[in-house]
Amino acid sequence: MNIRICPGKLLILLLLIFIFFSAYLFHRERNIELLKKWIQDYVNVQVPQKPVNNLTYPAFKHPLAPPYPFPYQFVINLPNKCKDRKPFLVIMVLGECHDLQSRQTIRETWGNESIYDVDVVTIFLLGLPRVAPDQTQLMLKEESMVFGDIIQQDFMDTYYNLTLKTLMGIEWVTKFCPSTSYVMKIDNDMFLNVDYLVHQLLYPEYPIRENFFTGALVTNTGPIRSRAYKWYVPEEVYPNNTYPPYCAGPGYVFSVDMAKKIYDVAQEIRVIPMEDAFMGICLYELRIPPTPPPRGIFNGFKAEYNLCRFKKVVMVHHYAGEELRTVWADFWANKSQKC
Ligand SMILES: *[C@@H]1O[C@H](CO)[C@@H](O)[C@H](O)[C@H]1NC(C)=O
Ligand SMILES: *[C@@H]1O[C@H](CO)[C@@H](O)[C@H](O)[C@H]1NC(C)=O
Ligand SMILES: *[C@@H]1O[C@H](CO)[C@@H](O)[C@H](O)[C@H]1NC(C)=O
Ligand SMILES: CC(=O)N[C@H]1CO[C@H](CO)[C@@H](O)[C@@H]1O
Repeated sequence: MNIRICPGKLLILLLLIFIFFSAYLFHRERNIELLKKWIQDYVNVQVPQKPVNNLTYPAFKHPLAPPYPFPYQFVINLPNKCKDRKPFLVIMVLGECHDLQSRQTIRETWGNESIYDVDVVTIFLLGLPRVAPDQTQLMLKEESMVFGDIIQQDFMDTYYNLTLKTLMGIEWVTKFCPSTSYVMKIDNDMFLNVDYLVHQLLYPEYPIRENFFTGALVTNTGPIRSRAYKWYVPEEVYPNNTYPPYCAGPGYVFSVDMAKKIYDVAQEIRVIPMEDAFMGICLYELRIPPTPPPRGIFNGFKAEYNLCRFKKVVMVHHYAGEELRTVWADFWANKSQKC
């Protein structure tokens, strides 16, 4: 027996199914909207809002967008670094795998945890080495056993993946060092005055601030749309033509509550390769604007060393190697000198 449905009837049937289904969906959406409104009006509970940018997960793939969220694993970790201790400050230093020299300079200058009058933790954030990966990785393991200050996850350590490195540090603080009060992210070519930061900006004797994020403010900028530049950001990766205000990458400071907040919001929005602008986007999504710092204490440019001047800043850019050692030696030797 042949069952034959004439095409006209089939079309009408499909049309009917479609109309019913749409009506059902529409009805459901409307009900959800009504329910949300009812909850907001009558129960006065805040319904969580979608991120403003709506650059939402599920993961978006683009060669110039750092893959995130991805369950990156810690290859070298320090899960007990903050156990039974309440650091006042975690200093997260960003550098490159092969650059042992910078790490050593920092360990012997401002990164030395044992020279301060508050509990300071210094950690170096690294991804996977690209150059001579096996040898470099072995050296890193040894170095981490000697100094116990290296954190590493299994993403490629490249310029375009810088944001992943900062996010790793933020994840580490959230999971393994939530007892700290403040966190500083800093590059490895900086002069850092921890005493000034601790005693003139953060104040250990006061309660820990909340929603605090500060550094050299950058406002009214936007992504570079020209492919000729290193920092080219295509519209698919970041559609807006402007960045919200953010703190310049060489160094910024935040209260520990911000670590978890940024980590959580970063799971939901599209990650861009500029880590500092990305922090600004997270703050924007969180509706927590960065706090402007007192003038001139976060210096993104190089300033000539002058003891009295360097005593009144948090950081100065472009100090590394022998120059940093020399400046630091003089700075530290004369730290009780009146200016
Ligand atoms: C850190 O400072 C302490 C105390 O001054 C000193 O004994 C130690 O050698 C320093 N560590 C490094 C790596 O320079
Ligand atoms: C970033 O890291 C991921 C994970 O290791 C890697 O697949 C990707 O190629 C890296 N991206 C760039 C632009 O280096
Ligand atoms: C993106 O741009 C729109 C307007 O063009 C603006 O309303 C929105 O706040 C911007 N988002 C960010 C993250 O700046
Ligand atoms: C800038 C400055 O005053 N530096 C002094 C630091 O202290 C040493 C001696 O301890 C002096 O030689 C420097 O001139």
